[in-house]
Amino acid sequence: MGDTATHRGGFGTHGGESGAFIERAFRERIVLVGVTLDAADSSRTHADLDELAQLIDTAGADEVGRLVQRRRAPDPATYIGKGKVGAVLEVCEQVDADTVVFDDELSPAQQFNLEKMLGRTAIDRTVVILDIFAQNASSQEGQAQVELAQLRYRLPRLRRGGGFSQQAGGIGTRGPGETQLEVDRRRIQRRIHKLEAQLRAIAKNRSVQSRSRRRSAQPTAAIVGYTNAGKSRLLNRLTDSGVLVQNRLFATLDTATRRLELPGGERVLLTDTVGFIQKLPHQLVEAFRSTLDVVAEADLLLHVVDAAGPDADAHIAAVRKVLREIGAGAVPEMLVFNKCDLLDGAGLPLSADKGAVSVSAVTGEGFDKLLAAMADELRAHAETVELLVPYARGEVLAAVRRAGHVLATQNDEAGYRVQARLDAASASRLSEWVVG
Ligand SMILES: Nc1nc2c(ncn2[C@@H]2O[C@H](COP(=O)(O)OP(=O)(O)OP(=O)(O)O)[C@@H](O)[C@H]2O)c(=O)[nH]1
Ligand SMILES: [Mg+2]
Repeated sequence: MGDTATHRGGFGTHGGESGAFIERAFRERIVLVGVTLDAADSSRTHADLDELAQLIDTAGADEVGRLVQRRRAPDPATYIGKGKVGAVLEVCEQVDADTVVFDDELSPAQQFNLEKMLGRTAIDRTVVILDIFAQNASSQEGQAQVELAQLRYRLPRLRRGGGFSQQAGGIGTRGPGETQLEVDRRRIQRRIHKLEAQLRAIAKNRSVQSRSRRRSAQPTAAIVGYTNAGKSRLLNRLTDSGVLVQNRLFATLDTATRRLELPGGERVLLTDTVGFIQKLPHQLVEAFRSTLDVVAEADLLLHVVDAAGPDADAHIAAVRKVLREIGAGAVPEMLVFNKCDLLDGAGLPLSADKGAVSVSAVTGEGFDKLLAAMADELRAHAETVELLVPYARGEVLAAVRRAGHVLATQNDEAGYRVQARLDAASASRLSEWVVG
């Protein structure tokens, strides 16, 4: 068996109270383990493990070995087969690994069994992603969202006397007949409720703001896409802003909204959002749901793809899966292949369909096309409506002008009769004045 005494992994307290799961006093040595399901292609598993290695590097640790097993289904008790656990242990001892990271979320039982058999911390992709989010969260809302996701992950994994439940403040805080485990559970639950209330208050505040923004009747577009695709850099270049850009996964956790003027003079509000990834932990999707409302409510999605990176098709599919999860599956989407300055004529990936545009957020190449396509898209989703606006309500007429294109105005007995092209949201906002 592994020598637990010399294992230096920082996961023993599993985040403790600080929220960080990964030791940062030194770079942990990590062995990666993945499973290829029966019918699947093993090159897929290796691509996933390459990505996991990148996640681990971002979190501040190093890959020192990897193992892959082909199976019909993950073993319910140990994820990989029991024999394979022995092989993993051997590798761990050879390379002096601190921690083993599995590419899929482990159940509490799997995690427990694996740690016992391996004599070192066993964690999963979810923990690594949660850890990076925790490192990168800077706003109050972002920090609350990440902590909430972490606690929801930890709650079912607390255990008596085990590594995970070793927390400060045991004796004295316990009620009559309560075990330490119950005390811990209760404390985490209380914290979860507090965070939920805090996030609800922030979301409510934001929805008041966004309602007033919507009253100003500007169409909205959200920039979505895989992490590190260049979303923030694109927003910056398009709108001349200074959102943080980093060659690092999950640099952006907070949304940022900027105004953008299209060639026809229409204004659109453009929002940068958190990046997605394959196997994005559902705890994070849940915790970020209120922030991601801007995506579901947008008139148009700019789905940014790193055209120069590996696996564009898999990334597009992963992003669309998350979009469906957050209720944005039906929002019109435009594919924007970014980083085309790195392509040197290699051409676009297979999925580049007719509506796609290719750009470079570094050189500004392709921006004319992008802006024209955005204007077209927004107009395509508009409908022609007729409105009757009383003469006394000049401000409504002004709102119609801001919201869309006024095609014709006549002076009727009852007021202005206006033909206008409006998107669905504006039409429903102005429905009081719509006739016919
Ligand atoms: N060569 C090149 N690099 C780019 C381009 N756009 C972005 N980058 C680089 O790609 C990296 C990621 O850019 P970001 O804008 O932070 O990416 P993001 O999609 O916002 O990433 P997250 O917020 O982490 O999800 C940075 O190093 C950028 O400088 C581009 O068009 N060409
Ligand atoms: Mg970003």
